[in-house]
Amino acid sequence: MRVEAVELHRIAMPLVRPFETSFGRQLARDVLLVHVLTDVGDGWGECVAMADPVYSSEFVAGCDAVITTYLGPAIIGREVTAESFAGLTQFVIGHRMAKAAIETALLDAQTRASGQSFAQYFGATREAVDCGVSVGIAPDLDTLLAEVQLYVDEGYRRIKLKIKPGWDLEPVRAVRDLIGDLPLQVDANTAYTVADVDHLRELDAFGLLLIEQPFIEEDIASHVVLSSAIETPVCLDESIVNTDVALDAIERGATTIVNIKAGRMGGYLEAVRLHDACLELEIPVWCGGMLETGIGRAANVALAALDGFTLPGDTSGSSRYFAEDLTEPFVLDDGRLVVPRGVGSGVEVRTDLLTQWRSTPVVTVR
Ligand code: NPG
Repeated sequence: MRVEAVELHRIAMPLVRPFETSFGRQLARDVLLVHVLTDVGDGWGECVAMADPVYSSEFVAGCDAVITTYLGPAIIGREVTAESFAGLTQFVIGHRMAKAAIETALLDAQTRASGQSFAQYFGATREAVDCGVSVGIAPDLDTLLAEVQLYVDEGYRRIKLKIKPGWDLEPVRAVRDLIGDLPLQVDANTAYTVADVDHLRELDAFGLLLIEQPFIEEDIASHVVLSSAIETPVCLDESIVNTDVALDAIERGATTIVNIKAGRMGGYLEAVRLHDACLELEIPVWCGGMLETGIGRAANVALAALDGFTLPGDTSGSSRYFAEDLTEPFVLDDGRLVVPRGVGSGVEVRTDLLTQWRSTPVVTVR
């Protein structure tokens, strides 16, 4: 297909509860959306970067700049497919979240044109996926337990708790007591160092599914040390920027379960590649989340419907983050979300909300 224009839409989408990052609290999700216009129709993709470079080095304004200056111009007026996009833009080092947003928009346009759903394109086998929910660091234990109880009542099939030094054993113990044998896992988002291995070993008492990314993303070696010292499976997230890095980390014994996030890996094509490799190795995978709107959530739910996604993902319902979603909302039914089966992502963007939440004027690269 021939790309005629790439539009960038930036919105501030109100959150139902503040999202804490190391840079401060967000009251709205700062979302960058990519809309590609082609000769076979249009498509949407969502950039998962946060407003600030607190999860990885990428952030919304940086993604906006790299798309406007490099990635957009590289495809304008050219014959491009989702499959050829990575090759056309490999001269840009990194910037995987920005690349993933465009690749997803191209995939949306091309699968809509060919009458395929994302689920079909990815090779999904399930009609619905099991959902987990991620719970942030709370101001105190009572607030944490009240929030967890809410999610248990909503039917979530797995709870993930964020932990950091000073907020780990006590909240995990309290939540384990509250939820009985409901699956529970923890996510450290790189908050520890290898000096904490003995402390982290105490988490073995709580029957956790896994501990996610305790150390900084470049430090595979310390994850190997922890993995051999602890019974709880270690699962990498931030470190996994492509399939080769994942296979190396698996081979070295740094991770026995993998969190797959398409945005972190440059797109859904690479995410499916990693899934296929892990399935072959019998390494369980699950689908991570980045507070996506319905656009990104639709693609994640389709991905999570592949065979190897044997653990519940951070594919929560729209209401976990938003009172109103940018598409038709994803609503939990018995702890599961139904996989969209319409063409492309299977969801439609609500242009009324897009206009209402717009934070900066639309930028068009053509
Ligand atoms: O449910 O969409 C979701 C979000 C799940 O906690 C979640 N994501 O590290 O996986 C993570 C985490 C995160 C997202 C952290 C964005 C920081 C920024």
